[in-house]
Order: sequence, then structure tokens, then C-alpha cells
Amino acid sequence: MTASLASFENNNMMKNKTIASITTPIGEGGIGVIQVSGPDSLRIVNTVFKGKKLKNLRNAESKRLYYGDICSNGSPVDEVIVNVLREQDSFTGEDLVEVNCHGGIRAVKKTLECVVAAGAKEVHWKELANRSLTNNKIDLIQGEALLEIPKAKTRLGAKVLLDQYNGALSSIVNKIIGEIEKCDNTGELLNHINNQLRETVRTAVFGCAITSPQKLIITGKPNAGKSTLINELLKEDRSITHKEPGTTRDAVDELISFDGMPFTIIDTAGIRDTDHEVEMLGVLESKKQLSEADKIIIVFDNSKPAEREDNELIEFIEKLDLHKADNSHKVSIFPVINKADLPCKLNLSTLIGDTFEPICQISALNGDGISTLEESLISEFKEFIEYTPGKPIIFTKRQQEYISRALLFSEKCIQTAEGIKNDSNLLNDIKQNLLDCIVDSQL
Ligand SMILES: Nc1nc2c(ncn2[C@@H]2O[C@H](COP(=O)(O)OP(=O)(O)OP(=O)(O)O)[C@@H](O)[C@H]2O)c(=O)[nH]1
Ligand SMILES: [Mg+2]
Repeated sequence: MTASLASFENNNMMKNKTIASITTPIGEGGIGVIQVSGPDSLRIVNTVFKGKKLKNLRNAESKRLYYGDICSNGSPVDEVIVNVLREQDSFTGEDLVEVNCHGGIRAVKKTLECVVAAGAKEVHWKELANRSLTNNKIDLIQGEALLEIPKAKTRLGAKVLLDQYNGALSSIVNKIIGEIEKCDNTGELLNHINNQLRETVRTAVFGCAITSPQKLIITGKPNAGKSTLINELLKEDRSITHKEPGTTRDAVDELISFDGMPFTIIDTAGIRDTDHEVEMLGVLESKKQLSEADKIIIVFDNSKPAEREDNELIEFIEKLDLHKADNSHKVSIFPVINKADLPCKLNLSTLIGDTFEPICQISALNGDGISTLEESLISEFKEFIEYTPGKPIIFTKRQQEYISRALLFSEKCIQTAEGIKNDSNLLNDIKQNLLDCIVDSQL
């Protein structure tokens, strides 16, 4: 089980408990929802629910709404609509009562208090997702999707995750497991398994960037136009810009998306030697941000000759480990020449090596060239952004690890000395990794 799911329901006693959780955000809002799930959910809610028509909730039909009051010591606390879902209909796989009360902190909390006083155990909402897993309503991959859906940053992200919740990735993993079981001494089937695994592993770079937005850092010497560029990309005046160098000191970060791909974009202080204490802290912070980046835009100033700061920055970036330890993580560099609207004084040849070949000329001030830059930033995701509904996508590092390992074993299997004669140990290793990816071993 993943740490995030495992940390919740960790003993058998808890499994039979009826649990309750607020499943809407706490704050101002039209409605608030409390879900009560478990063998006693109907009995527990019945003790605090006075239906206008229905007298006993235990006689309620599944998938029906009932109107009434939640009461504490006989007095109404809130007017609610209760949705009853018997175990065969609920997403948790056990009797579930959804209490829809008025939004706002007070009504929701008070209603939860009543349900808890009547015998339910208050839990984090993720525990409800965990119940679907323990009751075999969903598998581990679907469970992870369920936890990610509320955090989706873009519509594309929500679409992808919903498809995985509905079993897109699980289906291909199960299909391959079935094929391994049938795999005898024919190289053809093994090649087919290998191709499907390779194709699936390729999706991880996109899926993981959907759930954990990549860090996009904007760097460059002071006054190069970094903050102006970030404002242009965000289409709002988020960062302060000024003609004086050294304007940005704190790293400013914002969520941004290009064609549905989310990024955390970070404006940094220009890197230069300075005696000014506050600016120095900004420079240190910039260096830290650069070392954690997934993508780096280096802004060069077209209107000035190359300066020492440009070279120092390039040297610093060259020293960064551009291929991080796990190999799956590569830092991409996007050098751009800004202020292309001004006469050119930049002597590029003194600056640029292979790594820093500029991808485009832009004017952050009037927007020229910005769309080319945006396209470059998402080019590695392009084929996935044109998303085919229902496509299996790996969207967590955990899934990526297991399926990549399965791929490794399948490649070894193909290369065994006997050529197409399959090695049953290796086949088992492929299967085990796929099973570990999909089945919760702790259940
Ligand atoms: N003509 C022209 N001016 C620009 C362009 N981009 C930025 N500027 C101007 O250059 C100056 C510096 O811009 P900033 O965006 O504050 O530069 P910065 O790189 O964030 O500077 P620091 O935060 O000090 O490191 C401002 O006066 C901007 O209006 C551009 O494309 N063309
Ligand atoms: Mg700035």
C-alpha cells in the first residue's frame, strides 16, 4: 500500500468501524457534505436524523434522497438532505449515508459532531477512499487516482485522472498480467508484452507532470526582463518590474498552465555579486531554486553586450547536475533573447555553447515570440496533450517504478541466451512487479 493510503486504516478493528468525514472544503459555501460509511451508518445517522416523511432511515431505499433535520437532544441543528447508498451502490463498498447540510463551518461541524456522538468515528476524508480499496471496489492504482482527482490542477489533469480512476491504467496492467500467464515459448507474445510495457512507461513523464507540476525557473542577470516575462506568461502583473537592476529579491512562485500542462513558475532574483545583504539573500535563494528546477528559462538581454553576470550564470547552470540521479529526471534549459524590440548589442558568440543555443527571440514587453517559447516548454508532452480519452497513463512515481522494473525484466527476458525461449523466472518477475503495482500487498 502506498504510504499515503497505508497510514490511514492500519488495523483490522478499524475496518469494521463506521467512519464519518466532511468531504467538502471547510469555509463559506452553499452546501457541506458529510459521508458516513460502514456497517452501522444507517443506524447511527437514524439516531440524529428526523425525516419529514421517512420515520426510520434503516428502511430507506438505496439511491434515494430524504429530506429532514439533524437533531441534537431533540432540537434541530440543521436542515439536511440525506442520500442513502446501500453497499452494492456505494463507492466504499459498504452502507453509506451522505448528509448534505448547509455550508459554512458551523453547520457542517455541528452535524459531524452529532454523527460522531451517535457512534461514528471521525476520520480524514482519505479514509473513505481507503475503504473502497479495502473492500475491493477499486485497486491500488484507482485508489491513487481517487486521491489525486480533488487536487487536479487543470481540466486536462482531471480528465486523465478520472480515466485512470475508471480503470484505464489498471486494465492494461491486468491485460499484460493475463498475457504473461499465457506466455509459453513464443517470442511473438513476449515482444507484444514488451511493446505494451514500453509504451506505458513512456506516459509517466506526462502523467507525473500532471500530478506534480514541474518547477519552471526564470533566471538571468539583473534587469534582463525576467519579471516582465513572468507577467507576460501569467497574463497579469504578478511580479514587480523596474528599470533598476536588483528589483526582484524574493522568489515569486505561481501555478501556470500551457495547453493544460501545469507548471509552478518561479521568478528569481538576478544572479550577481552584490554587497547588499537583502539582495545577496535573493541571489542565494535563486541558486537554491535553480538546483531544484525541472525546466530553466535563461533570459539574455538583447540590448546590452554580454557581461560577466551572463557568464557566471552560465557557469553556474553548467555545474548543476542536469541529469539527476534517478535518470528519469532531466533538467531542460530554454535560453531566450529578450528585448528583441531594442537594437541588438548582445554578442552571442561570446556566451553560447551547445547547451545554451537560444530557442527564440522574444519581447517580454510587447509579447512577441512568447507563443514560440510556450510551445517549446510543452513540446515533450505534445503527443499526450492531444489526449485520447481512456488512454492508460502512469501518474505516480510508485507506478512508474514498478512498471519500469517490469519493462526491465521483459527486456532481459527477450535477451536471454536462448533467444526466444522464455525464462520463467524472468516472466515471474515481470508479473510480480505488475501485481505489486496494482494490488495492495498489505490487504
Ligand atoms: N524594451 C523592452 N524592455 C523590456 C523588455 N522586458 C523588460 N523590459 C524592461 O526592462 C526593465 C527590467 O525588467 P524586469 O522585468 O524588472 O527585469 P528583471 O530581470 O526581473 O530584473 P531584476 O528583478 O532586477 O533581476 C524594465 O524597465 C522593463 O520594462 C522588453 O522585451 N523590451
Ligand atoms: Mg525581477
